[in-house]
Amino acid sequence: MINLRRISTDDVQSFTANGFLIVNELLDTVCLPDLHATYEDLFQGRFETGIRPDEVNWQYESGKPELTRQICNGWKASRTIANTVLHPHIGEAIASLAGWSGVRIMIDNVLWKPPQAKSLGFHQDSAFLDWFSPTDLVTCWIALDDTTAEGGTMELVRGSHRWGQSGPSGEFHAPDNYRLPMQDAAKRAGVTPDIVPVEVPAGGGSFHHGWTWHGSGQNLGTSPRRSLVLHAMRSDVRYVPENFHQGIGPIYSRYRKLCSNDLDENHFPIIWSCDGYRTSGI
Ligand SMILES: O=C(O)CCC(=O)C(=O)O
Repeated sequence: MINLRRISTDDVQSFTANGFLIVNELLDTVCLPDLHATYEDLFQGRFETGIRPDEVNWQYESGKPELTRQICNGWKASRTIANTVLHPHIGEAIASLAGWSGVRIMIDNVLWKPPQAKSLGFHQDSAFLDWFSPTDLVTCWIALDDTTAEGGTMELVRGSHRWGQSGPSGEFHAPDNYRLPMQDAAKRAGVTPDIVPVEVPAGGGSFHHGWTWHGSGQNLGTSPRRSLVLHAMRSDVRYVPENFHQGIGPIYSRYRKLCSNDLDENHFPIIWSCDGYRTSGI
């Protein structure tokens, strides 16, 4: 089901230089109808496993039509999502790009931007992650529809992972100027941003570094833009309880064991390790 070439030395060099890697083939297109149906289920509130995802930010009965639909940790609710975002080949690709010996899921992101739905504000993912250490992150973004700049695909800014670390800033959903926090950061870094839209066929996608600036504009096309996102961390990260109030810490700190800063594999499974270890039951 994962249709990704082996990560090459050139891919690693490109990822290291640019802060991202765009690939036309990531997921076999035969998987798309099932994933599309699963998106319908999740946003209707039908949770196959009986478990509610950690963040349910849009549902048919209550969601505003102009907003991008978002659910975080759909993998806990749907085996179809789990089989995709927890796939060992994606974990292995991330490990190769980042030079990690093991990879865990931090969260997934189930995103659906219908025609006319508004933007998602530019941000650096790692700015929200002080509650674990190290905050290194690599994201795998999978397009479930053909994507275009006009259709509000994700935009990545070349080399912006080297601009330095800004704190969390601006709205994520439908800000007035979705590029503003990134433009401010570019000014501070003294560079002109080189914005690259991820334009790929359905089943393609990208990998980006935790400090790479990214966001996306309004969907001005006529087709939906659905994407499935894996935010992955190193397998050896530990909780930092002093920072639980930072970023999305208040949500994910609730899974800390009472007497240990180890991350619980039930909530943050290990999807690939160089020694062959993978959390059982996923
Ligand atoms: O798909 C997008 O437009 C942005 C996705 C994103 O920022 C994320 O998943 O962190």
